[in-house]
Amino acid sequence: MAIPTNVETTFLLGRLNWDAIPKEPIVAATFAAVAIGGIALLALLTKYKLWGYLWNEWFTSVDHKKIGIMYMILGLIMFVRGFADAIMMRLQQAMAFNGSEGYLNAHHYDQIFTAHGVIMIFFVAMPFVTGLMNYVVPLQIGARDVSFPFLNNFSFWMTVGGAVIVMASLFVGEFAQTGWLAFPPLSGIAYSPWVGVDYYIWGLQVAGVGTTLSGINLMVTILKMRAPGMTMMKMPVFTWTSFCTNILIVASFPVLTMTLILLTLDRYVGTNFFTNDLGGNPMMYINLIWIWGHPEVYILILPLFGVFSEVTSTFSGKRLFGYTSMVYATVCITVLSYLVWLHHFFTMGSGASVNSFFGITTMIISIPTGAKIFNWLFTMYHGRVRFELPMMWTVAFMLTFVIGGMTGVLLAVPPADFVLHNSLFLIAHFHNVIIGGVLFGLFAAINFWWPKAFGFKLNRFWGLVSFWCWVVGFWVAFMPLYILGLMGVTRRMRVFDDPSLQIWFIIAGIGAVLIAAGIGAMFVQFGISIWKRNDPEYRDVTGDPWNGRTLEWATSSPPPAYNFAFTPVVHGLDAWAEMKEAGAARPKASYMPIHMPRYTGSGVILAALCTICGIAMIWYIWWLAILSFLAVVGYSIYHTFNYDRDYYVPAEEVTAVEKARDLQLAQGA
Ligand code: HEM
Ligand SMILES: [Cu+2]
Repeated sequence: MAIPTNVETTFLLGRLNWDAIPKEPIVAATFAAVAIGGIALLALLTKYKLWGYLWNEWFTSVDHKKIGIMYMILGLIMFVRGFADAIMMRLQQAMAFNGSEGYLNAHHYDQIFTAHGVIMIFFVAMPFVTGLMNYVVPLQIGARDVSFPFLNNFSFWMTVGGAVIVMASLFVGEFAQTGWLAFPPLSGIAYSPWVGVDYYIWGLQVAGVGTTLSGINLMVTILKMRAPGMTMMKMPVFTWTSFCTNILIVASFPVLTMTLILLTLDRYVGTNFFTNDLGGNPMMYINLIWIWGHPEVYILILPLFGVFSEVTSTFSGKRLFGYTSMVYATVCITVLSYLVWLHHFFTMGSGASVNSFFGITTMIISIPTGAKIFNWLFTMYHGRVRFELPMMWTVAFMLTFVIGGMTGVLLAVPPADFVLHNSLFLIAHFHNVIIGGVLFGLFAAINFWWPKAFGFKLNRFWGLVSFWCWVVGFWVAFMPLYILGLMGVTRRMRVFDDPSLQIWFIIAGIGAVLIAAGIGAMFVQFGISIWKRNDPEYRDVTGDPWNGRTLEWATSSPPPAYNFAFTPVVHGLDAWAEMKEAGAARPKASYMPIHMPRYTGSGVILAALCTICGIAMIWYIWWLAILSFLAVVGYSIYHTFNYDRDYYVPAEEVTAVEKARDLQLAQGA
């Protein structure tokens, strides 16, 4: 289905009418499946009376650990959607040769690659990274929560709101057909007249508020909430990389927000910032969006560099090699990431000097990045390396990411980029670094911190199956794209003329099937581990199953709501490893009441109102947009009058929790 013929705007429903419901068989079948699955889920939740539990313990929670876990669940759910899109593209491209049109029409296919990119970046990688930082950072710095616990809950629900908007486009209306960055003039009203780009804009704006606020929150947390004695240069590396990531978020997301606002003005009120005429210039959009976009790739990768550092030193049983150089490398990358954006459009025509400048700055970034790789290798060197799953993912990352990095340096050479720009070579390059870096890092992190979050380890066998399917699958799926790119095949193609290319697309498709097996194995791994969580083989009673080095391993698994009964005092790097060496004993008496933030439903309500406002704007339902906007303002003011925001965990309760932990530790010993 293309744009419906009946696009009249009515007062009550705006542009929304029966024609907006897609009737293509694929979409209709998906819709039916999702609807049935959804109703079944709701019925189960009601049957087992889980609503109250979910609302009281999770949805309204301001506990950074629960919010972190909810972010990870959101990322996982959206990953399934994003991957479904990837498989559909792989199948289409493997079929569409020798006159075959494949099984997807152009309108549908273009939405799929756009949705895949948008979902994977904004609703998979971002929630995963934010969730991880949320869970780990406060524990690593010995804090009881983040600086602004309510804001944290609100940020999470705004991210969910953005995801809901993007998912809704599958069943009502359409999604953008512009590619994941929605370049004008294609994304302007003249070429994208219906709701697709508006879904894109409002989905990202709602989620973007959440991302920016959570960036501010975590940045302030790291600056202000560190345990006594933890100077900046004694922070764990993961906390350092998270700190730089959040600085990047705070500095760059407002640029994205503004760029999208300008595009919104072009589309809604007829300004001409990015049109080809009337004084506008589409290249301005491309510049602006990449000033956000390049830092964004470092927002995604830096926290994982931190993960690899923690994992390598833990599983090599050594302090990280070159801590100081690691910190400086991270800071260098943070600064340099703002000086390279133009490498995304060397073909704009800026001339040799500008292109050389940006080519060289880009290549310079590989120096601090390379330094990190050497630091990890030197950490392993002469260490007693334990190849547990997190370490295996780390080694796979090093091998994979180095290749991706090198193809990146190749693309940074302007003359080479002129040839490879917009080709499948580029697609292979960034999946090489994003899957090999961000996803492998997340898998390392999940296997590493899962026992901390839930009190039991993950199954090793299924972890290995998943590992090998993923690693091999990745190479089989993306090597052909390097080859095709070198042969000049452009990205975002739906059908192909040259039959000799088909074999490479078939190989890439097989790779994607292997990755699917890897994803399946991972779910089996989670399932089996949850099922057997009370077996001694899985259970962790120590709180420190890997002989960890940083403070999160000092508390129980899962940690109590208040994290630490007494705020730890830090003397050096790797605080927990030092405490263990010094034989420091757990304090066992004179517990005091602990001051904690109170749960609130305001975050859910505010985010829901914002989501409704976004949807109303997409469909031109002006009365609803105005009403929901006023409701957001009104409710925010109302919330400021809520003075019941905190409470004390009584000393008796702390004593009871800590006594139980003593027993558990004695049992484990
Ligand atoms: C898990 C396996 C994955 C597979 C098999 C896959 C496959 C694909 C394919 C076939 C395309 C379209 C290439 C073309 O233009 O012809 C694509 C584009 C893209 N992918 Fe993936 N992908 C995967 C994971 C990811 C991940 C994890 C991310 C990011 C976190 C990601 C981000 C993107 C982006 C941003 C685009 C560009 C979309 C556009 O053209 O606007 N992908 N991917
Ligand atoms: Cu870049």
